Amino acid sequence: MAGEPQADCLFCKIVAGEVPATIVRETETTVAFRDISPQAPTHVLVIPKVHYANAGELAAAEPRIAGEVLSEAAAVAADEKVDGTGYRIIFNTGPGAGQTVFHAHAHVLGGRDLQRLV
Ligand code: DGP
Repeated sequence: MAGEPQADCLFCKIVAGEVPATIVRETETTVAFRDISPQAPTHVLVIPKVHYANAGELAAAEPRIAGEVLSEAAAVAADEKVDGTGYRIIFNTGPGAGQTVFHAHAHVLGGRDLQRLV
């Protein structure tokens, strides 16, 4: 069923505590944890606890939770003290955009100079 945990999903396993992760924030609907392969001094992933393959599917099905992922991403930036200098929130959406884990997630990147992308 839509939103239900998927047995073969790495991030569902992190939500369930079956795969270890360095969790930095958690709410009723979201978990934020450090990326295993950080691309910046701050590199945290914010995920919904419900399973949707990408940010677009999450936003369509659960717009309130999609908003909470975004507000938690901003809260991570404040916790990490990168909100003053600037940070980036990225939702890679689909394989053509580099998405490799098909459970919606926001990357929060900061702590270094981030080149303008668009
Ligand atoms: P994306 O390419 O946008 O789907 O990002 C997936 C991210 O997930 C990537 O930056 C690496 C991270 N990642 C993959 N496996 C693990 C893991 O087991 N633990 C943690 N903490 N992060 C992971």
